[in-house]
Amino acid sequence: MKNALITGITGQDGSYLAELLLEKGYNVYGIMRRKSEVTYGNVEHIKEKIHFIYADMTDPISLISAMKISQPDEVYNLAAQSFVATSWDTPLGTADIDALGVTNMLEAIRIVKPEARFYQASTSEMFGLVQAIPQSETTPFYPRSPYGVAKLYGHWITKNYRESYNMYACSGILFNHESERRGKEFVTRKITDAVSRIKQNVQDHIELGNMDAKRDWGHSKDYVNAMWLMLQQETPDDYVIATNETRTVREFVEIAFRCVDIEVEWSGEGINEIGKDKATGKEIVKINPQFFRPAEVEILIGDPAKADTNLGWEREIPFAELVERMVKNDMKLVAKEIKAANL
Ligand code: NAP
Ligand code: F7E
Repeated sequence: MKNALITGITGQDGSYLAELLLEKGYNVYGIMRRKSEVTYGNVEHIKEKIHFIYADMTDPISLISAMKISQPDEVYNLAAQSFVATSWDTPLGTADIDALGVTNMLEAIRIVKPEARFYQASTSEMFGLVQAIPQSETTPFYPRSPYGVAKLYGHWITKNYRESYNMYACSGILFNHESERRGKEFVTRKITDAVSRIKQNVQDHIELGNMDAKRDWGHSKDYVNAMWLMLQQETPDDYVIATNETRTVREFVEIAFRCVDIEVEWSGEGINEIGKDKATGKEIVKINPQFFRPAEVEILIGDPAKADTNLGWEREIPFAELVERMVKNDMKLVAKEIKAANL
């Protein structure tokens, strides 16, 4: 039986990865941060099956302890301040966790168990102002946010430890992946939650920022499988994981509303753009410049050919199903909330 240590286990990807590794028979250890109230986030439903260790990416001693306790064969470093917009508000905190935190984890591995295999959660945000379309492992990086810059450090230090110490260390350059467990500030979940509230008459409209931004969106469940595959190879390497499809935020809005039989009709331009319910004429989508970013990543579309060839990785959940799953789940959650409030 293998041991795995997951940082960021309470997050979206951490939870799907923990489920996958438990299914495969791993002993799963997860790093938790101390909070004023003990909560297990997205692993609440499997908390009895996980060995939790209190640690923090910014506290190297706690990571050394986590390594000693868990004696892992595989370490998945998913912990991060992962919300791009907030990285302008907390640039140093983001760097401490997303950049130096990676070195803290790599050093802990080197000190306690250098033969442990390491996965680093790199990101398509490193491509930022894209230098090629689609983006692959050989596309030059040009990050556009403190988050992207910090993650680029994490990416290179992982490669550097692989080359310096011959460690089995890989980076997955993952494009946007979403799910029913996505945090509600990210645009996809913000939309599917709002669609569900608007449909059930507990919200009038949704306010969004850049509707023209294009993203390559997949489902988290497919992407954690790629993380595992990367650590099962003969030699460590870095891989782009993506769907090779891209859509605007506006298209995501249209498709999500269509899941609840609402057709959106657009009028106006820029900050004056408005989306109306075609059947009722009600204004259901508005632009709020508060959600624009100081620098934007306009388009992302990844080429996962290397992962397909070397890992045999393919995404199983198509885009339309991703949106439908998220809307269905939020429809249920909102209905539950309404019922509870009426009791
Ligand atoms: P997420 O839902 O925001 O989860 C982040 C996790 O990191 C949470 O468990 C959080 O714990 C933990 N964390 C934050 N700061 C920490 C610290 N100082 N010490 C220890 N743990 C800390 O993110 P996700 O979507 O699952 O993404 C997983 C990883 O993949 C992240 O590194 C992200 O940057 C990267 N990534 C994500 C995507 C995507 O589209 N989802 C794409 C590419 C790369 P709390 O519960 O205590 O907050
Ligand atoms: O924004 C635009 C926004 O916050 C997507 C993280 O997981 O993926 C994620 O980063 C796009 C951007 O994700 C709103 O300007 C418009 O262009 O959902 P997001 P992200 O920034 O792409 C990468 C790969 C990661 O690594 C990150 O950790 O949507 N947008 N209006 C909006 N975005 C938000 N959040 N809210 C809006 O109202």
